[in-house]
Amino acid sequence: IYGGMKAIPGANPWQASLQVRPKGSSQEFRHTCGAVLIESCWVLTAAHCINKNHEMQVVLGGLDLGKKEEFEQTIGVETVIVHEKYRETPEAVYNDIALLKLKSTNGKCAVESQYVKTLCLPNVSFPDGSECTIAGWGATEDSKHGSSQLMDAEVLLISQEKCSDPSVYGSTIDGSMFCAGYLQGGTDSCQGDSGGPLSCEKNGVHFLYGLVSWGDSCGKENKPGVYTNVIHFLDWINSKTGGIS
Ligand code: 4AZ
Repeated sequence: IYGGMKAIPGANPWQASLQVRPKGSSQEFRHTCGAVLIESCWVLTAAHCINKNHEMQVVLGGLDLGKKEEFEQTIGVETVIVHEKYRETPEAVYNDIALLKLKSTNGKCAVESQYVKTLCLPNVSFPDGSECTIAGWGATEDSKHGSSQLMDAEVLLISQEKCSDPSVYGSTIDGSMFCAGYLQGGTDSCQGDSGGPLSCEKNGVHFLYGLVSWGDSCGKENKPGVYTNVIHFLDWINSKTGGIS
């Protein structure tokens, strides 16, 4: 996260770290992407975060990736469902969404606590200019390797019209994605934040509105972050999970 602050404990309880290691290896898992808890046994992330040669786990309830924390929950991934129309071109990433079904122990996956909670799927759209929150352990203005502390920042939703301007991203922007941030540059998501949440609040309820997906560099003028448009995928999510309460 560029232009962010160290997250306050419990402020982003749906934030997950997606961690990987080569299949069959005994290496330690390493953070690769963000992810979001939407149901006890279901996590959303970006499709471009998935590598089928990697074994995955999800860590919930943690802020500092550098140490084992008291309220952390580490859960294995049982199934990965990548969107059938996920596609990467040199210009953009389309339908950048994947569902992870978590492994259960004694019939339970993630256990709700002060530091672990699900984020609601959106039931309304938010107007352009709305202030929403991004969070992650990705690159910062000080460290291209990312932050061991979870960081968060406020960004503004940018209209499809502005984002599709030739001076911004032009016609590469479609309905599976939207832009958020600042056209003057500055605050933005970055590498390692991918798959994590862009959440927006209404009447005290937080909604998952976007997933960090792509962008031309980070924090650059006229190159805001591009996010997977979660509303566009509600039917897909419901068809794969059988519906989220
Ligand atoms: C990346 O490389 C990436 N500024 C993620 C987000 C953004 C750019 C790049 C948005 O994963």
